[in-house]
Amino acid sequence: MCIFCKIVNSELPSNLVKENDDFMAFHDLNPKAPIHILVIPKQHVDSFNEVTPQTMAGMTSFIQEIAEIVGIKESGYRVITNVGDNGGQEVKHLHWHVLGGAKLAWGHFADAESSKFL
Ligand code: DGP
Repeated sequence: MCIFCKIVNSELPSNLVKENDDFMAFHDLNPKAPIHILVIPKQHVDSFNEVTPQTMAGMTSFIQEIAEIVGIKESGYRVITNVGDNGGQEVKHLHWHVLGGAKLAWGHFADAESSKFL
């Protein structure tokens, strides 16, 4: 069972923001912004490659709610899902990073060679 499924099943702790029947939002263990929330579907989906439009619809409104709850709806925020190796996905359970609380930098290449495209 993956680590996010263990969080869903309460086999691992998390700093919960909110949950409903289908989704869960909790603070990232290794925050990359003053506010860094992870939003996941409770049912295991490997990545964005496999997500259904139905799950996406639910995720969208849930993420909007989370942004309001954590107080970044008006100041602005970023929503990211990393997909696969090049996308930097470490946990193979679909999750959305909701980042805010400060002005965020932009630019995502991991090495100097790729940064020539910036
Ligand atoms: P990604 O690289 O997109 O797969 O992001 C995985 C994120 O998950 C990363 O920012 C750290 C976070 N993370 C990993 N393990 C745990 C955990 O056990 N609890 C919490 N809250 N976050 C975790």
